[in-house]
Amino acid sequence: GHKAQIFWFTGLSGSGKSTIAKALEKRLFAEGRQVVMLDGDNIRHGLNGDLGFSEADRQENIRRVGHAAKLFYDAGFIVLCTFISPRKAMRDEVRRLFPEGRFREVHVKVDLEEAKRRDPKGLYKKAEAGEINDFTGIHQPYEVNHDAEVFLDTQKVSVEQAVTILREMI
Ligand code: GGZ
Repeated sequence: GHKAQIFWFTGLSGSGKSTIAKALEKRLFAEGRQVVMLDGDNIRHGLNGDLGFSEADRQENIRRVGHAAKLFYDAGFIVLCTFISPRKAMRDEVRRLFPEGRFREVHVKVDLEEAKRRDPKGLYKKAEAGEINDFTGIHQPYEVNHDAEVFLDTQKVSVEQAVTILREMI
């Protein structure tokens, strides 16, 4: 049968989106599934190398990622996308590209204070010092979608537990 689906991980920088998606990717790959992960590392440097972090550029970033994800989906892949995608409307626009029930929005939740404390790349520190503009949580908002299919609070749930929860949805 047709096993393609999309998990759309959304949340603040430092929430744990990529860590969870990478662990899920590894698990699914080990099971022999066709799985692909789209994230800033493989999208923002190449395909979307022309885009920054203004509201308009983020909107365009997510629009293009949505269509790239659709190509993989149509080829039968399980697609894991990890982007802050801060506006509910931009996530809803991607959702509309997929059949009902095939798109799962995964809100990876973390308190802003905890994200600042983790700050793995020192970006919050730079943003607060004014060295980076347009930073989500500092200068720009993050909009929660209370209707997301999954909520993972990474202050309460381990990476392994998160992978188990998502794996069971497939
Ligand atoms: C937010 C930024 C910014 C600004 C650079 N605001 O934690 P990271 O480093 O690895 O992930 C963040 C990533 C966000 O890119 P996305 O493509 O996910 O954003 S969006 O969906 O809103 O288009 C962060 C880094 O890029 N980064 N500058 N100003 N994050």
